[in-house]
Amino acid sequence: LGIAVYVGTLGYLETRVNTPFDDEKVVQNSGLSIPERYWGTYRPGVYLGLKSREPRSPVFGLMWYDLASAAQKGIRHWCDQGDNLPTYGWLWHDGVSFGEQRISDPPHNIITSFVKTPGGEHGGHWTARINVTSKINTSTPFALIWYAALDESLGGAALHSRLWLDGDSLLGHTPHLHNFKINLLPHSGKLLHMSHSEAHAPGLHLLKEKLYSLLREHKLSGPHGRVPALGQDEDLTGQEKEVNFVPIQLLVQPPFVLDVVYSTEDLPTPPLKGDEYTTVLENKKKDFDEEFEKKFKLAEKGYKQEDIAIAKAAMSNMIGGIGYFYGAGRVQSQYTREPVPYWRAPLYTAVPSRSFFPRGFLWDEGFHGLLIGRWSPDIQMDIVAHWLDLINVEGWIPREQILGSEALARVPKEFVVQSNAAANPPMLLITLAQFVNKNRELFEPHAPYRSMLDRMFSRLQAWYQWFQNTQKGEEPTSYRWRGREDDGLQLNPKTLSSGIDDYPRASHPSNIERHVDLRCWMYAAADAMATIADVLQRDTSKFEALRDQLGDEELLNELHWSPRTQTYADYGMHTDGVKLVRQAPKNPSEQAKLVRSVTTPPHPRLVTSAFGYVSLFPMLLKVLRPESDNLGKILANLDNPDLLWSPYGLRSLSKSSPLYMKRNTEHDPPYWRGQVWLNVNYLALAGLRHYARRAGPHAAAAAALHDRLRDNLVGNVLSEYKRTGYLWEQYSGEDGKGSGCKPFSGWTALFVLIMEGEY
Ligand code: 6A9
Repeated sequence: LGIAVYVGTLGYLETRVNTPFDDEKVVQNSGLSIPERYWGTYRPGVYLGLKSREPRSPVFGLMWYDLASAAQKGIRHWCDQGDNLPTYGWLWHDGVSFGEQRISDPPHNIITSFVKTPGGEHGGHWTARINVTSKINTSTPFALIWYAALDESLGGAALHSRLWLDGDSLLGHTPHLHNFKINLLPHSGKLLHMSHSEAHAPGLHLLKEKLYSLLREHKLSGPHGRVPALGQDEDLTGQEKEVNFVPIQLLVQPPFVLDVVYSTEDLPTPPLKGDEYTTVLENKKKDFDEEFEKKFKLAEKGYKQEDIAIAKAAMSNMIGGIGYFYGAGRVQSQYTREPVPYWRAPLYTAVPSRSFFPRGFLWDEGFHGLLIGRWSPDIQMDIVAHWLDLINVEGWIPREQILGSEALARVPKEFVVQSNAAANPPMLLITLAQFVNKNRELFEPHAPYRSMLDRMFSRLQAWYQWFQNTQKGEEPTSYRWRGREDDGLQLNPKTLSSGIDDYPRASHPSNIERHVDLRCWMYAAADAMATIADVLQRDTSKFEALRDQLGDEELLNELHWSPRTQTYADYGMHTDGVKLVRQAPKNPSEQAKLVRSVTTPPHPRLVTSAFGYVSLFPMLLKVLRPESDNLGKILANLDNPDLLWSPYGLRSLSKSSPLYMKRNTEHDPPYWRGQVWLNVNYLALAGLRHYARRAGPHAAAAAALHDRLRDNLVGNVLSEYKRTGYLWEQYSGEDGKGSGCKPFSGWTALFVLIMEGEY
């Protein structure tokens, strides 16, 4: 019936991709009605930035430069790998009331912290502190810039907001905040010069560029001579533009401590500053330390203090990396001639990486939730609620969320548009079900999260059903990731929707393909739906029926088991006879480019040569029964160093696989073709633990593998952090070195749970 109803006019189909799911939103309270999470460091893409959880919140932030090296290094603002900072990141952050971050920018060290003072009707006060020290003794000034800016790209409330200067104070008014004031109070050290500007920036993504244009030469009395100072905005004079950017620059001589004090007019309690701030911050850090130990018990388990400090930093970066985004992504369906805007929506979410991808990713968030849910159920539920409100009437959730001008500015054009044919593993659902199951008391009738979970249910069901309707394979109970495209250039066409992008699949995408990882994800999704339905006292039978069908090992083996190699594998049009070759240019002005050449034609078969993460899924997602023979075979393969086992964790692809560490195109280095990824290693540990605790012929082997794998992973992540100052996106399976982007405190931060040993 569903299909018949929906096959209407083309126009109707066209508008489905950006029509919201038709039910009440899960998020019912936000903004000022959740005062404790109103203000935060919700701009993870800048080194220090604050805003409120209001779609049109003004934004505040820090920039700095060293006058001795400004010509080479420029101004620091966005987290940028190109800045080559030896380390930066939150060492403490509770997601609610405070945080402290260390930034190393040699020869300077910058400690940034903030503490909130809740109260009143308009969000309360907050204070941020910036403490700059230098390792060398120099008299060269150091510039600290604090700014406020309004985002006009959204119109609406921002148009009723104002920013202006009054003496050395920055004042503002918005419909939600009413009147507020920012005072910059030097707490200690020598202030050489202060300057400011009321300016107009063409957008939040161009604040630094605007700032450069405001710098003028200024003659300072004394030994410093000419220094840069903020001056008038020439663009404003005589034009109709409004002030939307107010930067204040302090030239200081480190060591220097600055208190940035934001106060709201309606709260009589004085804002924090000076020594009182120091005391409150120290107490908050102490409370955090106690809470962290209470939750994860790392000291009790015998870990060293220096390693526990790294675990705290990892957790703090996950929580401190949470952002609040607002805007409309761009989406496309087969019925839309060109990309169309999604609806404008807020997203409260953690991000995989503050430097490289400071925005939300669907399956990443499922992994983030494993850790966030342990720290704060409130934050975790709020994040899931926001994500589920992004589901459209078809039951689709876009994989990558690029909301607002700041987020958009960081994405190359070709990655912006999201297709409604593309899935992404339903980890968010699986993590939610686990959370619900472990915290049933929060979800019983009349318990705090019961009604929220009730509102979530129709959306979860729609999402689940969307997978069933759109990602099915041709054979009964088989599944196929959509969105693989053969452009003749890639050694093996990517499967971005699967989350493991260039992991080798059938060489020639076709409709006969079936993907074993997706089938296992569907098993876990059905199981998750059954759990949630059970807690909500709803009908669980159809979820259980599918779970049991997908859990039928004979069926699974028929579709995916290779008796020859004794491994699980994808199936499709496949040949191993492919290589990249230089193609002679068609005309002399063109360069020779690399293309794929097929030396043996493909035929329908299991893709057994690609042994790796995909082959492990029946164990990773606990599809196999504890007594399964095939489980025994997976475990036996697991600790073979010629295949996946390395002293740093499990490699994504076997050393013996033909595409091991092979480039996919001229411009595309290997990514999921051998490197060690923490998220899948986490699933492996959880799977091993599961089988270790179930009586059966493989329990002892699983337990032993679990412990060795855990030690390898924890040892390497910690030692790489000590060596490089960062958590990494992935680690080399050859020498353990961090690779990909940094800092990556998304799923890599799961090593905290791995240290703890709870999954
Ligand atoms: C590229 C380049 C400055 C790729 O962690 C997010 C995702 C994962 O979901 C996925 O499993 N990462 C993994 O294979 C990163 C994706 C980044 C895509 C955007 C833009 C930025 O240039």
